[in-house]
Amino acid sequence: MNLLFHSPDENLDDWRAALARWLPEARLHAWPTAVECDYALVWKPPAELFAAQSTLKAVFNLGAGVDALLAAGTVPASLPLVRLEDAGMARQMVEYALYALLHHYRGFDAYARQQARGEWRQHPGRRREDCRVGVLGLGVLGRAVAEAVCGLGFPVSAWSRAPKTVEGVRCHAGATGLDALLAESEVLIVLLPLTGDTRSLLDRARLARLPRGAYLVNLARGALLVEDDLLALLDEGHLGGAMLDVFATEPLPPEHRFWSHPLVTVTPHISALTLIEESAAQIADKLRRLERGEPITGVVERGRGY
Ligand code: NDP
Ligand code: OXD
Repeated sequence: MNLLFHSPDENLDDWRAALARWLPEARLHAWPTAVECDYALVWKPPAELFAAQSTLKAVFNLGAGVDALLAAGTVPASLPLVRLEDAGMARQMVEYALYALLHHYRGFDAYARQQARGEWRQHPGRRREDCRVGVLGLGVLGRAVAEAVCGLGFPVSAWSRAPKTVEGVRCHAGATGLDALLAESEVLIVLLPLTGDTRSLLDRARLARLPRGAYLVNLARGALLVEDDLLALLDEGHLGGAMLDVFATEPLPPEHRFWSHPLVTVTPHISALTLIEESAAQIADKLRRLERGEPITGVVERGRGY
């Protein structure tokens, strides 16, 4: 079995070693290559990669989100496009989400600003029951985050496209469900895919539905959010702060206001990184299933965009 590999990250040797452990029968060929391959393993591939390969049976995306790949339109429609499902990302998302939630809930942002002023002032203690957390997206990653936050004793609401049931979580679906969730969420954690339906979803009107002082945590894609609308609501005092891992333009341009805004924490798209060992194991398992003619999960439904 010949596997075609492309990633702009300099990790070919690590992938080669991991795949040798999990799929020793396969040979890995780094793009560009003249070898016609059976499967492609790609992250941010160049457009010409697919045009030069005529024997591919499926394409594996080396990440969870496929928005960029679908927008590029280069993966032939006839090929199954398979994304990573968790593969070690869920626990990283849980870590980031809990850090952000506790940061806001315990007032660490406010205390950091007080320290800068040399101000000794205690804020009143709070009960977790009084801080409702909203999670947008109840898929592989959103569900793990919703369950972890719920497990800590915070009330949780979550939103998905199709109605869902998660023990202990108030589940909403559809447009009216979103309005209800926003109105009740002191902390909003975003884990939606970027699709035609979700682009610019969090605009001024929707962000303004959040309670005064609410805290936004975007871990999914920057274009889910209208960044200028967020800045305006922070400046006007309606929103209390934001922790942002993803941006409409990445890397975040040096002149962007998010870098220096006192109510914004920026991280460089690291909330859940692709872990090579776990990902290679998952891909190897799915490749074997495909070769045996068995169904696999994680195949992108192109019509819905995720
Ligand atoms: P999933 O496909 O498993 O879950 C997506 C969830 O979003 C589902 O619950 C789905 O609803 C919901 N959803 C999709 N469209 C809508 C809509 N129009 N209205 C309401 N709900 C909707 O994705 P993952 O959990 O694996 O990943 C989520 C995203 O996280 C990825 O697409 C990627 O962009 C981002 N990500 C970011 C990373 C980072 O480091 N910053 C790392 C990894 C992923 P339903 O259940 O009804 O289908
Ligand atoms: C992903 C990402 O989608 O890294 O996996 O953003």
